[in-house]
Amino acid sequence: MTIQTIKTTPYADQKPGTSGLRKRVPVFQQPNYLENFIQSIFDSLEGLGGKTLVIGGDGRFYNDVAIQKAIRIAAANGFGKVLVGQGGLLSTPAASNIIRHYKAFGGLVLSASHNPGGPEGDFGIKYNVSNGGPAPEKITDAIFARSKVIDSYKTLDTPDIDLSKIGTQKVGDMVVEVIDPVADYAALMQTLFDFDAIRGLFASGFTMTFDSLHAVTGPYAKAILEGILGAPAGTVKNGVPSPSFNDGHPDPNLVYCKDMYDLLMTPQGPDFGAASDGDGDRNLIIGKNRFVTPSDSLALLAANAHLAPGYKAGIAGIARSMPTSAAADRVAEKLGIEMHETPTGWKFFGNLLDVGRVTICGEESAGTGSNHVREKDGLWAVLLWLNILAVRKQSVDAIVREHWATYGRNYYTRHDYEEVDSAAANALVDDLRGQLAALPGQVLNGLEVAYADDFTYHDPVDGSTSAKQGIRIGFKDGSRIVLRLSGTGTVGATLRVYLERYEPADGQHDLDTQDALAPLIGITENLAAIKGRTGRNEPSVIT
Ligand code: VG1
Ligand code: CO
Repeated sequence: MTIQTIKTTPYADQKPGTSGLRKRVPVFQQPNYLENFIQSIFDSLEGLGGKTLVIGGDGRFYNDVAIQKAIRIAAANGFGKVLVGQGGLLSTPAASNIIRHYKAFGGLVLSASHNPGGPEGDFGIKYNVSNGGPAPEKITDAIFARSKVIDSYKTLDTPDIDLSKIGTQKVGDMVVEVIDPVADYAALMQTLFDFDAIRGLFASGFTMTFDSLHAVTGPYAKAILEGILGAPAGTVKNGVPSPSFNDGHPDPNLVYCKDMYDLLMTPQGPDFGAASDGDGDRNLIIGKNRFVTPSDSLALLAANAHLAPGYKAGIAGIARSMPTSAAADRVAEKLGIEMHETPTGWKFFGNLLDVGRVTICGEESAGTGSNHVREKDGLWAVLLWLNILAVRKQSVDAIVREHWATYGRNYYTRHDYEEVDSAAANALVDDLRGQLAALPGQVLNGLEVAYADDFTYHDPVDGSTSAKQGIRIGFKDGSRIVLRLSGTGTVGATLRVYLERYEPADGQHDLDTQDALAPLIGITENLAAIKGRTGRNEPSVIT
């Protein structure tokens, strides 16, 4: 088979963000756009000859086209084998597991996660390294540098692979094995959780609903919850992946899962509700009459993980992204284990997990996971919750209340201003940055500023430094305001404002969250003038 070397010209905008390269589908459809990026990835790696590459995606529009191109480019670049999920599907955590389990060189995860799909929606591509986790900044910087000067890519002139059939085929000299996307993942989950106890929970009449939002978790949730664990058929809703996510927004939050939330707040609703995002790495947890914020969920899972067989020896440490609330910090303190604060994005957890300094990680954006893979994992979080519920035999609400009565409550919210003018958003952040030095010691709305800075992370494992990771303004009473610009949006800028206030164990735990945080919302507006600068009177999304 002759390898073709195709001439190309670089694109200037292939800088990977928080989680890979994400753009509108028409951007990816430009001539050689995808090819350039994949070749730039391969050009940035050393020693891939004869090695195994994992490829899979969340099934969104353009997945099928992109996978065929990626397979040909991989073959022409000398990979020995590609493992690809049947139908081109692999959830992000399942892809991470496959990379680790089969000791692959790395993997291409084709997804724009929680962003909408379809011909006018978003597409994305991310490279994961051999530990199963997203490539660290050193590699993504190299990929971007390469993409700016690339002048050719390699491919083969071969017919499409049949992705519907499990089994082995060949593309040039490279073997392509189409694998069951669910089997290895389901087997891994059985090593971590007490499936008998969860089966018993369902058998006792416990009811749940799981919304796959027409995205990738459908086959996983059906096989595990309804298949292995015996939950009644119909427990999993919207379980068939659709290229456009049924024209929905596969983001498991209270805006896009409002129907489920409303159902859980009624007496006739189920005991437990959960959802996952486009690529299966996020989770939404709602108990009857109790929404669990992702930050609280991280703290609760860490405090109760020992109830699941996979964590019965205890956890080594916890890591959370900087904007995530400090609820987990109190658990780590009580357990006497390490606590780490990292920049936003799962790639920063990899080193800590690899050296065994932390076991559980989480982000306020509905991402939790553990050392079982190197990605956040939506179904994992749901199964750990189910395991805890099966052992404790209490409601979600009772467990959350007990947690607050022990550790105190961190009232927490995030306000997003989506698709605002990039120049205005950057000016807002720059201006705020300029005010930081003068803030400590000032009293704003009755709260004294303890510190104000732009977060810089020093990775304790590889010594690397990541600066400008978000503005933090901390107050003497433990309250905090964080502001940063999103690195996953595809149009304009998205400004994220994260607000947090600590209420001690014997304090008030029943306030309305937005009311509890009103003083901080006021301070933020005074300092950042969001309304004036963005022309928005209110956030697009409140989580
Ligand atoms: C967002 C979240 C971040 C998450 C990232 C990828 O990034 O805030 O916590 O890791 O999405 O999640 P940003 O830069 O837009 O704030 V996923 O499920 O979209 O891969
Ligand atoms: Co995701």
